Amino acid sequence: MKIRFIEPGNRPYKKTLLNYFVYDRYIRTPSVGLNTLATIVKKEIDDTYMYSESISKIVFDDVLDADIIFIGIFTFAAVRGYELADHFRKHSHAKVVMGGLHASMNYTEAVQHCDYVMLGEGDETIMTLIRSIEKGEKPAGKGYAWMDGDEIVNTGMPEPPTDLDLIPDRYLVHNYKKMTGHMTIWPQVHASRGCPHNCDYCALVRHFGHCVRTRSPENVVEDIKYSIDFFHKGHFRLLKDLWITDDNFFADRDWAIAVLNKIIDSGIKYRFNIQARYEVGFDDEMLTLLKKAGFFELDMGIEFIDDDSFKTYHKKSTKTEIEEAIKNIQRHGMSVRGLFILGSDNQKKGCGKELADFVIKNNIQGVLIQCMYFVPGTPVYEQNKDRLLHTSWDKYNGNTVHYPKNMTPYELQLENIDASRRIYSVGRLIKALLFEDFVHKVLFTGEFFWHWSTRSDMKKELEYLRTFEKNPVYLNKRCDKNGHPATISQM
Ligand code: B12
Ligand code: SF4
Repeated sequence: MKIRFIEPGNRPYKKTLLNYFVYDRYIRTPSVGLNTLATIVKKEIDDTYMYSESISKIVFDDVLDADIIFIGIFTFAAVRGYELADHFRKHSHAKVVMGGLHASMNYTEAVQHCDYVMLGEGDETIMTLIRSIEKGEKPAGKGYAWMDGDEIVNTGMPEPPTDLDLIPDRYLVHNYKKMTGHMTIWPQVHASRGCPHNCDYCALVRHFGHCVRTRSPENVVEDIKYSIDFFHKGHFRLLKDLWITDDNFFADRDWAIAVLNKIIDSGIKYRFNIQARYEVGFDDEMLTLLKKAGFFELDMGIEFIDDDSFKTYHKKSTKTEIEEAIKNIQRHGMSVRGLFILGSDNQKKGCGKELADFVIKNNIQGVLIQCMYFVPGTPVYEQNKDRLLHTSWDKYNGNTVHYPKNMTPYELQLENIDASRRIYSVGRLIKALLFEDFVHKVLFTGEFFWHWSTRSDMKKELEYLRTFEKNPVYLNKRCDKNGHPATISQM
């Protein structure tokens, strides 16, 4: 059997000088999730390999004679994923299987492009599917969807896996080792899955569930050592940062403390950043341990900066609590990166400037700003799907994609551009270069150019968004008659 895994890229990798020095439009790191599945399969089927369009081109000749091609998609990569799936179905004898957050939550859409969709996480169901395909049978048990004539068969969501102690074999990803010479990709470790909270707009909690499942602290530290080694052997890297990508690492507090103690005991000397909810900012014991273990930055999903928006989308936090948490984290010697959403029903024109003022006032050292979007499977999608401008999923990467309550889509896009321009101004770049520590000098410079290029992408959308100024026609405006995304020139 020959198995290939494909991670489609929104945009597929292209060699560029930017990769060496600053982030290009799409920060590029391969999918840890797909790499994990490839590692599971490799244990039983030797001819297993993965391509990630985040970091390299696909060698099509190698993929076309595979027996099974697995394609994993998040929403932003779905359009390219479907394009590749259609191509492989047309030009190879392989069974094409799609999975990942977007395919699982939108299986009725994804199943039109492949032989099977795998629902949920896949770790414990992937080998069953491979063995069934080998025998020419349909898979038994939960976790699969496929077309039977015009009908969709769905065997139901499988139980989430509980044993997650597995180190993804990075060497299975084509060109990954070579790309670690670029400063703009960095080691990543995912240590737990699931979140006990229930924010209305969050797709993750619907995919991974409320039950928090963790890898053993020993396994996490082993993975950290392995990825550091993978990135540094044979390369000189100026930056030494590893990103722990968990959605809520601190949800199981005892386990989080055990992992941090294990990192400290291991003697690893490295810099880490991690995603965190604001509550961690009040946990002095945790903050002390984080600092001691080498963490330099917490990436906080702040989302909104007004209490009304928190209430509207059932996010349990307040502006005051967030500001206090940020101050305390900074007191402990770590910086805060802010992840924000613009375009809530409570925000109006001027929200971009308000956001920039908040970021500058609180000395937040980097931002990701995403315009509000609603993806199938989330409560907000059911309430707001008629306000989506289109389902061209490749545009769901920061752009305005819905009709906000108190602004036009065009105005919201301008607010996002305005916030980015104010936060990443030339003046602030000079200030960072003069006064920040070495890591933040490098990070701010990288992000300055990255935001510059994402702003230029956002500006390209303005012409399209202006068409909604006088004539608000909503759903599927950008899709052709088959429900496929149409280009502007086709509209
Ligand atoms: C690391 C990361 C990134 C990295 C790398 C992404 C990558 N290549 O995977 C970078 C920094 C590049 C990134 C960028 C962005 N990201 Co991001 N990112 C993440 C993060 C934090 C972790 C990903 C991860 O490792 N997950 C852990 C693994 C174990 O899970 P997994 O990948 O889903 O895989 C499991 C299953 O889904 C399944 N599976 C996956 N694929 C397949 C395939 C098959 C065939 C099968 C059977 C199963 C299967 O098996 C895996 C193991 O169980 C996630 C949050 C999250 N928890 O996933 C956000 C997340 C994926 N990002 C998100 C977003 C929005 C973005 C951006 C658009 C942000 C922005 N505005 O710029 C950009 C998009 C960049 C682009 N190209 O356009 C959203 C996507 C939402 C959605 N509906 O798809 C997420 C979910 C965050 C969120 N809070 O909503 N991101
Ligand atoms: S806290 Fe984060 S991961 Fe958890 S439900 Fe809310 S947005 Fe999702």
